Amino acid sequence: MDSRRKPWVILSSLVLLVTFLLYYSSWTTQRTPLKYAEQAISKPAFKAPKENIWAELSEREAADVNAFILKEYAHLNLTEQPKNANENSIFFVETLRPNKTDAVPYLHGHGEIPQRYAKAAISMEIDGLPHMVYYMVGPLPISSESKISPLQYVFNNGKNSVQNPVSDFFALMDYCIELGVSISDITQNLLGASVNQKNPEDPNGLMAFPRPTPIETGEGGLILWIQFQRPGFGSGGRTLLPQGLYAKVDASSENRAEWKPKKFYYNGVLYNSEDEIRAAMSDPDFVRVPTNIDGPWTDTEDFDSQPDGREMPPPVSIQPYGPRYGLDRTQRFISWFGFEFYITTAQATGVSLFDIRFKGERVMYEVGMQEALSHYAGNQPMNGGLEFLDTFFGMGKKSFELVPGYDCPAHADYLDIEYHELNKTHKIPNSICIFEFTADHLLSRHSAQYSVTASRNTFLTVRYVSTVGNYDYDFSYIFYMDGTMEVKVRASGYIFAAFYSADEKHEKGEYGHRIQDALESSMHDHVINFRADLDVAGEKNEMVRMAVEPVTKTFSWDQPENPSRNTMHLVDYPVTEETGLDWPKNSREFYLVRSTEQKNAWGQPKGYRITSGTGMGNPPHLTIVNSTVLGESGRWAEHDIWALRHKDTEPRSADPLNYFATHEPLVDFKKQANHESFEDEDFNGDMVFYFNLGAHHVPHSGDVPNTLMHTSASSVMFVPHNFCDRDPSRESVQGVRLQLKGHRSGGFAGEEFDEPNGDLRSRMDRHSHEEKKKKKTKAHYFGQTYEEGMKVPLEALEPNQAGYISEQNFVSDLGFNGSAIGAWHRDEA
Ligand SMILES: *[C@@H]1O[C@H](CO)[C@@H](O)[C@H](O)[C@H]1NC(C)=O
Ligand SMILES: *[C@@H]1O[C@H](CO)[C@@H](O)[C@H](O)[C@H]1NC(C)=O
Ligand SMILES: *[C@@H]1O[C@H](CO)[C@@H](O)[C@H](O)[C@H]1NC(C)=O
Ligand SMILES: *[C@@H]1O[C@H](CO)[C@@H](O)[C@H](O)[C@H]1NC(C)=O
Ligand SMILES: *[C@@H]1O[C@H](CO)[C@@H](O)[C@H](O)[C@H]1NC(C)=O
Ligand SMILES: [Cu+2]
Repeated sequence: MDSRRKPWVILSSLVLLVTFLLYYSSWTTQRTPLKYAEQAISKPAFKAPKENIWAELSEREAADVNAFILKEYAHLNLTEQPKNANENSIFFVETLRPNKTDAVPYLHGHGEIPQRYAKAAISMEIDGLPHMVYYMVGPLPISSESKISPLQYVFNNGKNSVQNPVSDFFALMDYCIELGVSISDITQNLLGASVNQKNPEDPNGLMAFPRPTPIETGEGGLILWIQFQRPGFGSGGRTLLPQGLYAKVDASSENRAEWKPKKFYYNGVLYNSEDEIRAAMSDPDFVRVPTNIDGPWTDTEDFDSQPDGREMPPPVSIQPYGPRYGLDRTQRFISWFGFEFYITTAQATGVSLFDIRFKGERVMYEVGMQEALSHYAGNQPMNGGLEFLDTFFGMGKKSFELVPGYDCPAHADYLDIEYHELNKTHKIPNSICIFEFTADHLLSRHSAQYSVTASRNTFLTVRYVSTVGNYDYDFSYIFYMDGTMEVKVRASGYIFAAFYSADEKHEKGEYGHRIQDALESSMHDHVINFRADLDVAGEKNEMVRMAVEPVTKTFSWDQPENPSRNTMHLVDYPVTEETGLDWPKNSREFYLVRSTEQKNAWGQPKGYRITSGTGMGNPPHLTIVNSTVLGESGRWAEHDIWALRHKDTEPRSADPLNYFATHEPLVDFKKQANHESFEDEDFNGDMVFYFNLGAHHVPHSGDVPNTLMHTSASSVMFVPHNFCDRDPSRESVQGVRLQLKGHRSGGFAGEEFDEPNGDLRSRMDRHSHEEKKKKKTKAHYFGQTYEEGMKVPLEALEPNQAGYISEQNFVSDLGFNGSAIGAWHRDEA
């Protein structure tokens, strides 16, 4: 444990030095940490105690794995620039995280470091049809012992591949354009615009996009609804610009010439062919409805308004003495006031944390996002069948450089996210931030007769933002000084709105609210699944629902006045088998995860409570029952919390390819949460939990132009419950006790003490006795305070955005290219 010593202990020497150690950034793309030249405190180089065994493959490792596959699988003619899904390619390589059973002996004993493996997704033809196939490659580094084998043990449908129904992505996109052009007369007449074949991005033209949720045909066919939208200039608000015309296309055939629009839908009427809608349009009674035209109403900014106050900048957080956490950039390890953990990333699931300890004790082996579902409802073919499983588009891949001073305070530290796709390494600079922040409210306070004491609530946040098409998800892992951990998701960006027809005779308001001339806010559920592998004071854990219940009791001391008394008490309900739980009504149950071996000083099992945290109400689960489009691929969304046995063969609740095999997914969560007992002899006591965040999102006029992060927020907290012997934040918090004068007045007087003399309460008091005598109110500080005014550099208040590195963001169009089923390049020739 020695190497895990708190690095800030040495700060108590109060030697304020400028040293080059603060300039330790060896990564050229890294923003240099903020330096207040005069005040910076020297720190020793901070080192993780162990290697980050979950780290994403380095560029070198990825190149070696790619080269190895290219050599071993030369017969596949793997290419770096596939033009369609029938050309074989290594789509991505990433770390195959070690089994926990191999990791724990290394982390918590003297076990060997687990062997390192890679996971590879190879796009290849099987029996003439394109598939995405997962392989396990290793051990690493590549040696004569390394081999490539089908990766199957992490899936539970007996397969390691999914058929890719989109064999020719470009043909599909071209078809959409050609279809649009071929019905230009219809679109001009109804929508006042047409698809521009020469410039599909024509700002005044129309775009024709397939609904990303294909229609299951049972034979691996591909039937799609295509929607016409205006492109949306400026901020890209395409999802606010549906035009109300839809075409249903059967693209199942290998032969593109056979693809045909089967139906058209406009203003509540289904037409069986182009000619049928043309004929209807020539009827004088045919009703044309207004469409959505872009304008200032979709702008994400208002640069011009000047209400009182806007001429002044708002308050901001500053950190003149540097961070109080230790950050090992190489191992991506953080230590902060007793918390220690490793950070890692993956192209599909973003940022995960591993081996979280508090004050040297184990709390969680892993916490990380698994899948983010949004499921819409509506009365027209687009939103009526719309559903997204966002890891399909890659939530780590779709993270982006954070805006300093805005996404994160000016004093934050940044890390990059890297992923390896199509034989190349991609780096998303400064896409994870780490910072301490002092809340606007205290962690604790108390006014006694002779004193007022106030303890600041300073917490640590690890944050990243993933922009999946129209939506931005802000993920935060937050640590508090008492050992509490919070996982919080907020969303912003453009809603996926639905066409509103003033004419159509459907029940208005059934699926959303009207928010523009021809726009309806489409109701949808967001359910974002996380895995939390709790190891509360070790792996042997149990879960109880500790209920607070009303009861009628008889007490001897109540006699004879009260024969019985209506009161309440605690009742433990052990969770005895794998199951899904919902948040209890009236918060009447505590979901406790407790060690079955370790007790605190009072004989209480060490525990953590899982509770819904801060945000808009309790985090939700999916409203839709047995979703038609989701099939078996989102069963984790059916309850709020799941308790399962830990198994090396069940490291995830989902897989990105589930989106394309919804009824027979690679990972069927129901087969994992299958009621196995926690009481059997053969169970080793290691439990794993899944929980959901998200929102029942019923956007309203205030979601235009963008959804707001305070209304979209939800969180789950892990709060110590008898984990320590006393509140452990007392030794970490920074605050002040003001000693007051007065005469005993009764009440909760507390103790009067004039001059602290070697008393614990004053040990951090830096003022001399003489000085203090002069003061009327005696302030005794715990933790360091600011001692003098200082000049704060502009960078600390308003970071210079010239340091922003990224030049362009490749926003997903929520289509298939670049998703989990592959990426394709047009032949330039
Ligand atoms: C690879 O290319 C060779 C030579 O063009 C060809 O004979 C072979 O069929 C190809 N293999 C595959 C799997 O495409
Ligand atoms: C993959 O990249 C390496 C260099 O990084 C290159 O030598 C090799 O030709 C590439 N191969 C393919 C098939 O993309
Ligand atoms: C994890 O354990 C399984 C057996 O349960 C084994 O097949 C697999 O190779 C192990 N994975 C790694 C990365 O070592
Ligand atoms: C959902 O599916 C389950 C299992 O097939 C079935 O028991 C249940 O009745 C279904 N519920 C609805 C509302 O479709
Ligand atoms: C398809 O995706 C790849 C990788 O994401 C990208 O390089 C390529 O430009 C995309 N092609 C099109 C036409 O969008
Ligand atoms: Cu939403």
